Amino acid sequence: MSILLTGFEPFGGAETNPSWEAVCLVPDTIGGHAVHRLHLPVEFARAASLLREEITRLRPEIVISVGVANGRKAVTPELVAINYRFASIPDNAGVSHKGDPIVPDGPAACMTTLPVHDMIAAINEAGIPSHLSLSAGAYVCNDVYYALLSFEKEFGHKGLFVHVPGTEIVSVEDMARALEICLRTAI
Ligand code: PCA
Repeated sequence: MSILLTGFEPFGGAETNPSWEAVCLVPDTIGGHAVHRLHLPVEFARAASLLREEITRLRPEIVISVGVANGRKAVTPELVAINYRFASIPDNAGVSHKGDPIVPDGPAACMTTLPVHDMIAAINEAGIPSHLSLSAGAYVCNDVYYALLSFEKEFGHKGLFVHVPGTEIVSVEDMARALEICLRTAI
């Protein structure tokens, strides 16, 4: 079985993005399964199409995409992606959206089928704050999540998006531990 983890480049004037730093600290194999990594641009549509290319190439069984949500106080697995784009800042290609569908005739929302509550309980047991999030926003993270869940039937993987807080709340090492716990739970 193969696993794909994705993290994002920095955006909004930041120099780093802890989502990618945490993804890089996850072990190369978990439970004997290879962990592959993909660094995504913070760009509407392009990030999702790069993810689709990698899923086509790799055919992973589990895909967890990770992004930072500054202001959050915990590691938050996301239950749902919505068919909506709204940006309070332009993406890294200068593109902004003020309320457009991602897929004009697509479903309004998609939900993960991975066991998010078991993951959250296990992360908390490890001493790392975690709770469920019911909104991945409407910026590039939601864009990638909507694509990841929409591709599931076509490619047969199971997808999840996890937002991590800033590093003043959880260290990148603990973020990586939380991601490893998510993957072990999913396996
Ligand atoms: N966070 C942004 C996009 C990239 C990232 O790390 C978001 O929450 O949409």
